Amino acid sequence: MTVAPLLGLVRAVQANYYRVRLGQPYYGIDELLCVRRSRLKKIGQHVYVGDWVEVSHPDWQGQRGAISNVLPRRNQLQRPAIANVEQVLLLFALADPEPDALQMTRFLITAEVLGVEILVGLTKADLVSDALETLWRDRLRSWGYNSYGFSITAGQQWQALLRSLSNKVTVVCGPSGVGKSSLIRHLHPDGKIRVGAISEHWHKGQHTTRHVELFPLPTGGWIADTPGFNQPELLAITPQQLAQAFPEIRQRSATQSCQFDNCRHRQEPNCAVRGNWERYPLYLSCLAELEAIKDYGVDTAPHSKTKTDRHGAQHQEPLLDPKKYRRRSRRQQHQQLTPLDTEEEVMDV
Ligand SMILES: Nc1nc2c(ncn2[C@@H]2O[C@H](COP(=O)(O)OP(=O)(O)OP(=O)(O)O)[C@@H](O)[C@H]2O)c(=O)[nH]1
Ligand SMILES: [Zn+2]
Repeated sequence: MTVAPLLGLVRAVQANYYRVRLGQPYYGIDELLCVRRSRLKKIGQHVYVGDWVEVSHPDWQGQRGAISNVLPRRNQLQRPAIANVEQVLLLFALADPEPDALQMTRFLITAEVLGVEILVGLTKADLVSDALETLWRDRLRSWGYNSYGFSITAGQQWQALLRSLSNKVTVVCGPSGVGKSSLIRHLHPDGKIRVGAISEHWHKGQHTTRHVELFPLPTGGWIADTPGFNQPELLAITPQQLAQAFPEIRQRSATQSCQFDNCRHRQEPNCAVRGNWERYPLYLSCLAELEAIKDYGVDTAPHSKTKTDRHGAQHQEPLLDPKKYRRRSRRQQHQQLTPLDTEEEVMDV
């Protein structure tokens, strides 16, 4: 008779150990502290928070086990290192720190590129007027995002947000000091999450949130905090991905096409995207940033040339984009690699 393997969800990684929540409790035990079998290390199989794994050699008394296999992932984020994410909750504060459209856009782009559902929360509603909250929510809506305004400290309005988190695996991202840890602590009072006093860490730019961990939600589902960082890098994004990361551009491209497939929506003739929409200048500044990264080069080359036919009429012909299919440099690839853990080799059990 074959015994079904023990399955569990990796909830946290601590030094050389993985906290695995079992799919169902055995002998009243629902969590085991596990090592990774050295066979997995030999084949270079990392274990992420969010992975579903098979556990062997359970020691029910000591509440220990060993991870012997990692089930296929539906996705895998590098920063933070977490697998099987279903949605990203981007949090921005309405005040302290003040919202900044470019910073918000950088977070939104990063989340869009992951290809998962995006929720936007506007925190610290207690610190601003209703009018200012409405202004930001309207602004975000014009960018293509619905948002939730709420206050943790005043206990206002966050029930609607809670409903959209239930039964999903959600990662909370956002600038430092916006209230990510506070929200998770509120949803999960047992979570030993450090909440920093803003005067102590925000102005000094220190991070209070240290490691990635999934916390169970009271309504079912899981939520993970991430370290607050203020400038998500756009390193691994191509100009094509950048354009696709703006709902405004997706919407414009859905109804009309630019004349050239490789249009970067600047000065190209018959561009369907260029226009008087709010975040267009932010798109241009992010594009310039990407192009300044070595391998994309600054895109000074024209995307079309003017040809005169034998009847004397002028028309535009597209030029091929020589950089479109170029591989990224080693330097860029390394910059994107995030060390997942610093484990020592653990003997096979
Ligand atoms: N007024 C007000 N303050 C809040 C609210 N939510 C959080 N705070 C405060 O904001 C400060 C920062 O909160 P944290 O939860 O540590 O912020 P964080 O986003 O996790 O910060 P990092 O760990 O640096 O990424 C703390 O002093 C919280 O008490 C809120 O809704 N209203
Ligand atoms: Zn265009």
